[in-house]
Amino acid sequence: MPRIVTVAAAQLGPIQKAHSRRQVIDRMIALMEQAKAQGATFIVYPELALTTFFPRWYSEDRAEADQWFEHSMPGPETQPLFDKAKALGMAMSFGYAELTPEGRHFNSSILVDRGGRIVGKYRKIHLPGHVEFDPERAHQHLEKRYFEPGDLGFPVWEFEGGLMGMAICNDRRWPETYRVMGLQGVEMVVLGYNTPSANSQSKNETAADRLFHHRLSVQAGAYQNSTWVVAVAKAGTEDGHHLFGGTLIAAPDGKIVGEVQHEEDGVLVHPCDLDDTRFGKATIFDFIRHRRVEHYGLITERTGVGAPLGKPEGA
Ligand code: CDT
Repeated sequence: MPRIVTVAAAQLGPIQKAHSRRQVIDRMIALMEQAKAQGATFIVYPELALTTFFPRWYSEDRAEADQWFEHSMPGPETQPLFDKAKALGMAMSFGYAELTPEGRHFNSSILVDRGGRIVGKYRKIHLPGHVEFDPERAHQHLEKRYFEPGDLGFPVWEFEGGLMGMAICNDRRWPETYRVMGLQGVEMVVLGYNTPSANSQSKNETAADRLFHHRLSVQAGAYQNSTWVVAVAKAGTEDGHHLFGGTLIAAPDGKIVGEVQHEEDGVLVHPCDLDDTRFGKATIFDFIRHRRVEHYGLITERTGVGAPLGKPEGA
């Protein structure tokens, strides 16, 4: 018996600074209705789905930056999305900026079951960018200013009949992200992203190069851990800053089974058979038989070349 999860990768087009949460939620609900009409039971939206990609904007005023954060989930503005998901019997995942009651800031995503209950939370671990305004860069990427690194690890959850994991944007470039979930038997990883099509530190890297690196990372993560990966973009030009699209679904053999070719709102629906993960997990990536952990110590002991053994600075 196949174990099918019919997933909708729900790409969002650009969200401008001036757009309200209400406008965005309306767009997300419209995508959910399209996903439902195409037979999906699980919809995945991008990183920081509710707002523009605000880490490109420098602010010295924390209170001003906090306008982009959610103080509760669901909150008054997101409740209609939860209500619609419950009414349609649709499981979902989306990213948002989380402000905790203790005043901590995370770049987070959640898993919500078909009854509208939050059953899983992930907080982005690999935060890219920098803390202070950098005049050398073509554009700013201030995630290290606005968020602290996630503190929840890379758990997997029993969800929609399989083992589900989450990651966020830059996490997809790091093999450790997938492997830690792979070691828990993950069968589907869902992740959202906002990726500028220009490298702020190199004029030589083209948008095509960046799309190549995106596909390379996602396909490798899927193949090397024999898992489905659903990667969902926020795309298009936000207040003059372009984000590439490339929303895709990668199968456990690493092949792309569907990819979005535009930069607007739209859904990519695919019936993913979780049993397709079994062959790779039982053969070339049967970790128990083939991994050689006695040679992997440096991976957790050393952060980078030249760094002392031990915990990374600031950990
Ligand atoms: N949002 C996010 O993580 N974006 C990064 C851009 C890296 S360039 C500083 C990404 O990995 O796509």
